[in-house]
Amino acid sequence: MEKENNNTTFQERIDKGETIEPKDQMPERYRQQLIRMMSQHAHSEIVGMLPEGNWITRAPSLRRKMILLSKVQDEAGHGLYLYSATETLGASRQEVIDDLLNGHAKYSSIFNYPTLSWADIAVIGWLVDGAAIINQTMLARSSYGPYARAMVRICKEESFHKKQGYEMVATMADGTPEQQEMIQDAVNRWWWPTLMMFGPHDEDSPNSAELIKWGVKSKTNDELRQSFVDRHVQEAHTVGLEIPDPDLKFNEETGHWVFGEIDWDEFWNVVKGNGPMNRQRINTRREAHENGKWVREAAEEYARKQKLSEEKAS
Ligand code: BYC
Repeated sequence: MEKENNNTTFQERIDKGETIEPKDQMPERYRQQLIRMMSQHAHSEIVGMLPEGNWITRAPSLRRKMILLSKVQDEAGHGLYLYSATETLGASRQEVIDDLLNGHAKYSSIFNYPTLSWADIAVIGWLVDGAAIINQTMLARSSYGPYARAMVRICKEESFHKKQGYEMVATMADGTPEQQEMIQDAVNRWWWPTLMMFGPHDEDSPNSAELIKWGVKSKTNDELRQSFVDRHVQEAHTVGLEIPDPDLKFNEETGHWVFGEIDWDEFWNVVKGNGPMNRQRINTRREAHENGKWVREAAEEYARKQKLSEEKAS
């Protein structure tokens, strides 16, 4: 019994590749780290609906509108799985959401940039969902069961998101000179913020070593960023698009693309709440939450009545 309560045993389970389930013994710090990361991830999915949702009414065709509607709905679903998975760690959904609405919780920096043209929708699908897949395929092997299982389904949906984005990118890159200019402009604006999604360099990442030790992450921020660059530079060149990085060059010896330095001042500025769209994103979420109040109240009332009638019947 004593052994079950000590962290070495927990570490042995992790090292054997066992999955940790909600009722299993776990160090408090492991639980807190997961609540932090999973709730941030859930918020990212929910706030992430806003930049694309902004273009649903302006989609250029019925087909494009149906695809975008479906994609944005998928993101809502991802947020809900992840809030539920976070609740399995004892976190209250109300508190977690309050933290987002009062500006205390983080969510991915990428969603604090504006979507200025339809080409941005194509590039978000290709680059932002492309980055998410690379990160989340790793998280599908995470040591915490509910998180890993949520990731499996999410990754399947993200694959469809990336494919529809790349198909649109390829169509515009092969289109009129105006379409080509629009799509290149969107790539120029989204490339660097997408690289920032993977987080700070490994030496500046306070959480990575612990998350890797506990099998939550199995790759570092820089390793994942490099996989993203290698894959997406190739995809850009295939459709004739340029990557906005004068330092980009292929290293024949390592087989990897070498790329320029990220503007970390910009990254931390956005993370701290001063990006181009931070205030607007949080205000939109607050308004949506307020508008949904009657639905939450009705659901609570329904549950209360159900319980009463069950009690009477028993
Ligand atoms: N933005 O020690 P580090 C989607 C924070 S949505 C903001 O490296 P860690 C989609 C970090 O939280 C899916 N903050 O942290 C939806 C930490 O601060 P705290 C988005 C960032 O946890 C709609 C501090 O910096 N994906 O796909 O080891 C439409 C130091 O960082 C960021 C996820 O949420 C950032 N980019 O690694 C389309 C993935 N980066 O908390 C698509 C899940 C770092 O100590 N999360 N910070 O105060 C993760 O994989 C990891 O948590 C991170 C950071 C790679 C983000």
